[in-house]
Amino acid sequence: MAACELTELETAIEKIVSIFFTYAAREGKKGTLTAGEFKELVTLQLPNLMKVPVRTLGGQERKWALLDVNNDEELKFSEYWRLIGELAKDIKREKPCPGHR
Ligand SMILES: [Ca+2]
Repeated sequence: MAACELTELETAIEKIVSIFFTYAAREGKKGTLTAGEFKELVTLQLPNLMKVPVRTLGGQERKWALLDVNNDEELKFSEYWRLIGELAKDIKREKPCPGHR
């Protein structure tokens, strides 16, 4: 294998990680998401997969409360990873963009 040439799956995982840290670095602690950073990440990066919760009144806030398991008003990487896992399960059940592929 060529030096540091990531596979498709490795690239996807790397992307998930780098997006978290890009948004996490914007305010407050660099390694965690504040509510504002979370909102921005969801709005800009997950507009299709988070469609239902975002449309629901207060959906984002509820999602936030569910994910911030230790209630410290910051979302750690492990908490973000749980969200990705939940969204992945939903994709398995239902394709986000029918007819897209
Ligand atoms: Ca932060």
